[in-house]
Amino acid sequence: MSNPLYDALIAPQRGQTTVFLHLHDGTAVTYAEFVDLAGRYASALHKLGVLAGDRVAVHAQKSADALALYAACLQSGAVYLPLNTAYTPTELSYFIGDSGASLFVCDPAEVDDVTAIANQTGAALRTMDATGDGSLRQEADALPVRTEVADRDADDLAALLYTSGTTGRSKGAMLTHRNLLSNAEALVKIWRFSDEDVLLHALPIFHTHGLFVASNVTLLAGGSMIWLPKFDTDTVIAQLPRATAMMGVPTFYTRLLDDARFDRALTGHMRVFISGSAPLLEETHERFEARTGHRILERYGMTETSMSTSNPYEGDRRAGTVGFPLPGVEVKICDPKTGETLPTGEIGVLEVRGPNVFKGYWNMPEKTAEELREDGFFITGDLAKIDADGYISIVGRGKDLIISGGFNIYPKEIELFLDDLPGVLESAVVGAPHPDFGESVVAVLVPEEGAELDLGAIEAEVKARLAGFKRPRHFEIMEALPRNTMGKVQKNELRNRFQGIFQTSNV
Ligand code: MLC
Ligand code: AMP
Repeated sequence: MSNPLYDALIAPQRGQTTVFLHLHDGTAVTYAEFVDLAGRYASALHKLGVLAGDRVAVHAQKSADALALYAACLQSGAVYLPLNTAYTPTELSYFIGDSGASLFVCDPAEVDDVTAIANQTGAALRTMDATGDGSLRQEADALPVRTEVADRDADDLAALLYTSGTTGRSKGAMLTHRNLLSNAEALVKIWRFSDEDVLLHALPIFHTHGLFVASNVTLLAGGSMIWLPKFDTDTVIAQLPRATAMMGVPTFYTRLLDDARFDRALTGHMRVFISGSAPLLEETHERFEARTGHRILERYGMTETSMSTSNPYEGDRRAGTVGFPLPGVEVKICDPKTGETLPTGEIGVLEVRGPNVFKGYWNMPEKTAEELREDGFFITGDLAKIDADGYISIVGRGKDLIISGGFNIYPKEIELFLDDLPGVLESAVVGAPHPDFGESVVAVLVPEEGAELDLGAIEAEVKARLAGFKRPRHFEIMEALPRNTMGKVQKNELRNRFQGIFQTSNV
């Protein structure tokens, strides 16, 4: 009997009385308590009839219980499906339906809004609030700690993470035990994580970065985490003295640099600051070093591949690059049209192969075939180059994608939404540089003939139905979209036009 992730991440911690999570209210959860809590949730899953391979969809705030539920899914052999806490019921209904989740854990405040979704799909509905309390914990509390661990193969699914697509339809990336474990092992090794590490964790746990990179790495190393509900500059500054390591998106680091308290004295004891999920500007890298003496360690990854490359722990951490492939991972730069490998130094599409590469998209064999080659290389859609020293730089994106504060936004999804609104003939959505989020969303609307667009009503509709981070922060009404002779919308022209829009306006 084996269960690769549970055996490596959770089982060794059973009965350990060292602290795993330092909570923001000053209390702590030991490893022994965490493993037991997970065991109670595993009992609740068992009682609910959740079987190995079943999907458990979780739309809950970050808490120790939410992480224990992830561990319980591993123990039960269930497939953990975390959902961005910003998603509205309109967005959730697709994920619950598409995944065929047998259990949907939601926030108590949204029960009325999502009951219909659960009824429609046949998912059992339970609740979990920001403290972890709710109907699921009440059930778990009444049950004994389950010690039985489901038998799982390395190629069985451990998680299903939805990532938006260029067509506007989200795709569920199927991640196996092998994918996640191999990545955690590689990262612990190259970043030198140990049981002495205290990771400052201010990331959300519904994405690869906060869940797999940060939490799996800490669990595997047997370290502890300062478990913050979200990123807040004051709290992070107050907690830093207790930490040895921090992981964040670039917005975390630019916000810290905007605060004079963040200096050499505050950070002198830190072992490492790691950045990813979006490009770290060279300027941020240099300012960070000048202020703290630390060089940020930038790495690169994706939902479909977990982490693929990293700057070295020892050696030159080069600004503007994402370093070298992780151990066991192969990369190549290819011609986007022919797929042929390009010579060193040329820009092309980055392809990745290795134990980190996902199994495919849930119920989408055609999409899988388009992006995952038969020889195992995954076409990332990121444009990159490799220099003569082997350092990889991400220089752009071949895919129409906006990354705002580390969250991905696919323009197509917002365009389809806007096009459906009354009076809108068509729309185009582009990203523009934003001082806080790196990039933010601009929407151009073309009214139907004779229609008067009410931007206030449009913004209210967007707010009600789309997650807040997708909200366009600038709307522009135009008579027509710029098109080339083939009739294709010229997004570059729009990007140039709105290049400076967020640098001056109040956003
Ligand atoms: C929140 N808001 C955002 C936003 N986050 N808007 C644009 N971009 C974002 N990223 C909006 C809210 O909807 C709200 O809008 C307003 O900002 C304030 O909300 P908030 O909750 O107070 O925001 P804040 O706490 O400041 O959040 C910003 C942030 C957060 C940067 C701290 O977004 C964050 O933690 N990002 C991390 C994302 C992440 O973990 N990515 C990893 C993906 S994995 P309104 O309308 O109500 O005013 C991946 C693979 C890899 O990419 O390589 O790692
Ligand atoms: P996601 O699909 O949410 O996992 O986002 C993955 C995308 O984030 C990648 O395809 C890249 O475009 C981007 N990304 C992640 N890390 C970096 C980085 N260090 N530099 C530039 N882009 C990054």
